[in-house]
Amino acid sequence: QPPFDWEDPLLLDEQLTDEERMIRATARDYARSALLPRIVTANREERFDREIMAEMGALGLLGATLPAEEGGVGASHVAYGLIAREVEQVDSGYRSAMSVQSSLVMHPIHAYGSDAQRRKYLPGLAAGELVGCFGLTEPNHGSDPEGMETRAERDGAGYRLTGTKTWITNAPIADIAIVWARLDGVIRGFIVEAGTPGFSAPKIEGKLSLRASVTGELVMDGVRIGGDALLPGAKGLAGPFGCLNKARYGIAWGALGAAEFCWHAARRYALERQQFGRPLAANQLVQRKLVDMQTEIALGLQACLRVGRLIDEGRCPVADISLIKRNSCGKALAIARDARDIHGGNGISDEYHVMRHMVNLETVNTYEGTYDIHTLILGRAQTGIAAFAN
Ligand code: TGC
Ligand code: FAD
Repeated sequence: QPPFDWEDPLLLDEQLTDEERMIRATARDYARSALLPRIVTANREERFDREIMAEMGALGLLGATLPAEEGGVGASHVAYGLIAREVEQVDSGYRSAMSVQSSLVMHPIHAYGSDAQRRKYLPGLAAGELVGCFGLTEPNHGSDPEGMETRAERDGAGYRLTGTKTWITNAPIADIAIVWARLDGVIRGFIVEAGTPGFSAPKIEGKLSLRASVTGELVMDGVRIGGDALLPGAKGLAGPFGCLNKARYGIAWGALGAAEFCWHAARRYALERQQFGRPLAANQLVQRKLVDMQTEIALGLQACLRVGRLIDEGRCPVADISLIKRNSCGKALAIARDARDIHGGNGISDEYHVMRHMVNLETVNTYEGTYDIHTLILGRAQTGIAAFAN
């Protein structure tokens, strides 16, 4: 009888390359030794420590899929997913910081930027010396970015940007912002440096979720930027969506990382905690919850692995990314809620971590396209009918 590995029932580990295992080990060691000890206080104080970016940069965890000459390590997309999974086992907010920098800031500069833009920004972003943010969402346009109101007007050899973005991860601490705006009616991307007159990034206070990530607005009041701030290679919504594909893919791995933490914590707790003279884990109702967690995580990770391999082979349909983003977030949220339940009253204490994961996953289920928006993307892909459009 081949042995059953309860932690890795479908033997994901043996489907990885040596390099992927090495990158995962680096991310795991960092997340557990440097991020885990910080998280309870950071979450209580609603604080993101900026030096985390430099620490991740020093380990090659930022923009890892980019080639070495652009600051990356040429890692596979599977390796990128493994980094997200390890970091999000600690906190979704820390994974957010990593994935915004990698997929939403470095990727567009790599994919749509000029040589000069790549040379100017990518090394500092890869090292975590520069922090970037990505401004797509507006106060009146979240799920429907096609309605975008932020506009760019020509001003001599440069442009003037006017508009407001909201719910922007890392905005208050960012050195540069990738801002999406309409120029002559067409959505284009611009790199805006912090400190440019007329540009501000106030913090959004009072979040009950993702508290260890800093979130803000981008307010632009006729901000004058040079002609060299335009990303030449992006025109239309395909520009920001190309970045979202990368980030949504990473989130699919990351959300299951948070779920794994909750599952393992619930299993440990159920084995240790005695009620009615026996461990909680001796009850069929509890075992069923643990087995449901194990099943959804094992199946979900296999799906992420498959999509990662398809991306690396250059043949991943974008609907596949919606499929795993939606599945991972929905399942992770349900797992976190069950894990919180298994912890009883202790489950609401931040010392046990599960409720923090649970409330974080509410955000993860919402950003980068809500659960229902991904349902509609998949519904359109299956039926040919766009249910969100007129
Ligand atoms: P649609 O007509 O479908 O497409 C418009 C153009 O975009 C192209 N396209 C894509 N290209 C690449 N990848 C994709 N996934 C693409 N999806 C669409 C499409 O081919 C077309 O190109 P072209 O050249 O013909 O113009 O556009 P639509 O307006 O009908 O789309 C509707 C919908 C609902 C699918 C879309 O609006 C959507 O995905 N909404 C969700 C918005 C969203 O995800 N926002 C995320 C904001 S960023 C964020 O949350 C960061 S959180 C960061 C963190 O902390 O981790
Ligand atoms: P809405 O679009 O108003 O949706 C509200 C509800 O209506 C949702 O349940 C949605 O599913 C549903 N809905 C909407 N349209 C339909 C429809 N046609 N059919 C059925 N249901 C529908 N954005 C960025 O650009 N950059 C960032 O870095 C970033 N970071 C974020 C960080 C945090 C902590 C949060 C909370 C958000 C962040 N976002 C960011 C914004 C995020 O992408 C949006 O919140 C998300 O896309 C949803 O938009 P909305 O909040 O405007 O909700």
